[in-house]
Amino acid sequence: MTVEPRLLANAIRALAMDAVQAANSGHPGMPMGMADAATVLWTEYLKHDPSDPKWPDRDRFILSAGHGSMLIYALLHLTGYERPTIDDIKNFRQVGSPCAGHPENFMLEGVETTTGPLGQGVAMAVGMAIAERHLNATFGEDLVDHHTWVIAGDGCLMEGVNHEAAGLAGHLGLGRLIVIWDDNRITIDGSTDLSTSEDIQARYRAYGWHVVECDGHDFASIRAAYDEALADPRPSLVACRTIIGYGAPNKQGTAATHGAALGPDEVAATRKQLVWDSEAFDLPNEISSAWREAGARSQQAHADWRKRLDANPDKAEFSRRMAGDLPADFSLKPYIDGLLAAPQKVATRKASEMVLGVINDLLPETIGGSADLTGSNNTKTRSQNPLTINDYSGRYIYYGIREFGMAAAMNGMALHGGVIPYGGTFLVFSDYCRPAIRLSALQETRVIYVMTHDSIGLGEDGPTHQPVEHLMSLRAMPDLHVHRPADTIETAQCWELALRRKDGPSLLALTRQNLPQVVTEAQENLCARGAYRLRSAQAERRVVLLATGSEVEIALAVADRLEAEGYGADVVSMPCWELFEEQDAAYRAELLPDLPLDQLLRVSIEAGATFGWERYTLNGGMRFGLDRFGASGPADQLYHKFGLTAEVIAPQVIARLEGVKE
Ligand SMILES: Cc1ncc(C[n+]2csc(CCOP(=O)(O)OP(=O)(O)O)c2C)c(N)n1
Ligand SMILES: [Mg+2]
Repeated sequence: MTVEPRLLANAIRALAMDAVQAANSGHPGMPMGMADAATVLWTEYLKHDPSDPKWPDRDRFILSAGHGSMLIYALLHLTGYERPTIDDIKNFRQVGSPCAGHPENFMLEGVETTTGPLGQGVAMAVGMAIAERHLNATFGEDLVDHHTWVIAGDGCLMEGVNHEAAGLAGHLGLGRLIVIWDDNRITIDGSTDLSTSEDIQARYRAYGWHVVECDGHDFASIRAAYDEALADPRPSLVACRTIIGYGAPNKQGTAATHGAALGPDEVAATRKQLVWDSEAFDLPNEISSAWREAGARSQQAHADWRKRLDANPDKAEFSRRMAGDLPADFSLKPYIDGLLAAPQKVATRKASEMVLGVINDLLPETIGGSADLTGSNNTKTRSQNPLTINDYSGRYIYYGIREFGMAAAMNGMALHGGVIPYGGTFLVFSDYCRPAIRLSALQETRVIYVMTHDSIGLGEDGPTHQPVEHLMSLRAMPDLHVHRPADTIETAQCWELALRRKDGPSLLALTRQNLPQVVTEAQENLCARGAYRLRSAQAERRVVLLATGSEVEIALAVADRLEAEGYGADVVSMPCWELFEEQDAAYRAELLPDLPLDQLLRVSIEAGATFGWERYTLNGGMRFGLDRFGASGPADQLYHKFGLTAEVIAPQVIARLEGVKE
């Protein structure tokens, strides 16, 4: 290369400080501090091809310290990605610019993950590195042989999820994972001395990582560290000592550069200091062409890879999996027909295990797992061997008690592509993975959460383990499909919907307790409608009963009692609110006619918070649920205690219909 890396790095510094200055908002310190380490990585090490950002065997790069978004925007622009253009960068942080405040995977090719919530980038990278090793073991070196590189800050390493992610990576020996830690000893509040005194390198060694230090402003030192990291078979932490805001003469090394524009005077002083004469957003020709040339470095490797793919007997299967398409003939219909013919009374967690047995045989791309509740979540099936340090071809991951780490890793796996991850824990511990579930939804990843023990119906473990507000709080999250199937058939149907949903996460809330089969015909997958009439009123219709999951059985029993008194009652099973909301107005009105409640009373039954059900019952309707914490005891006794039985509900509904005060 003819242009010194120092000058290449200064292009990043200039773009970062100028874009933040133009927006008068953003984080110049991190991109300026990491410019040298990132330049070495992107011009000499990273395997990628800006002309084909989705090349399956590219290295993955994750900017875990997402606040330093200008670093990745500069790198993508400089190495020749179609976007961001210089105008996009001029519009940094403005509405409509793909250069959003934090990098968004759905806005720019080359941004592999959405980052910003500190710690999750590293944890997603662990999932990417798992997917890489798994596909390598499945398809061989010729097709899959790449690294996962991460830039992480002090914050990413301080977050709790870092412990889960790094522990898992060390255990699985993910040697293709290299985390470059921006060791600048500054966070927003000031020096890291204010809040931490742990020996991070020792902590990583204890996880089983290889650790190497470098001077982040000395190119030879950076290269030596990367070389050592590449050579070591363990995951590597590169402790890269840097100065935040490097180049800003009066502010570098201080928290002042972290999250605010440098100001016109300091920007001018930085130009002097760096001997950078170009105007804002203007790049000297020799510098931009050197960057472009470096960006094209891997084109030959890419072309060679294409040749190997063309010659590979697994080309079609590999391409199918990487495209995320299910096999054309994938169908659960024969299985569902079998269930119809031989109804079974089992817990929906068991129903999930049963259908997973079929799914895992039909779809070699699934990778299951659980956060140490395999036998409770029923997530492992016959055909799955464990994925271990000695055998990455396994399709089952023992995540350990690391719910958040598991969920974030599944995001990384889904984003890597080629695999469909699902993982289990108790629904009550969805709170432990919630920040990653949120990123599944935001990033449009196909991650399937298998959350069992979904209500007081779990019984004796008591209120710490009994979800109450969880269903509603998960329904409140945009773009997450929350499924609560009522029996074996709905469970299979909801699984199929989750698998077919390529661009978003699904969560299955499943019971511990046995449930009768309530669905008696399944010509089509009615769960796809989100809600459907399971049974029509016999007598003149006066009531619509709405229920999900285990409470559908109760709704049917309430309907029996109402019909016996001459009040006709529809029973609507509502496994997925989000899908129901997507139906057209005619379908929704057919199920929930727009009639006054004294003509058609709407009643909901769900063993959880009633908050939110008024959307369907209307304010004057009736809502049976649980607006308090549960209790320890056998499930049937708890349902009785909390009034969630047909015996208790039906008389209240009848009293209401008769106009008697409750
Ligand atoms: C989970 C989470 N908590 C808090 C924040 C807000 N935040 C953004 S950057 C930052 C400080 C991070 O420090 P460091 O990683 O050292 O970044 P540097 O200041 O060195 O750029 C904080 C607290 C966040 N983005 N994510
Ligand atoms: Mg820092």
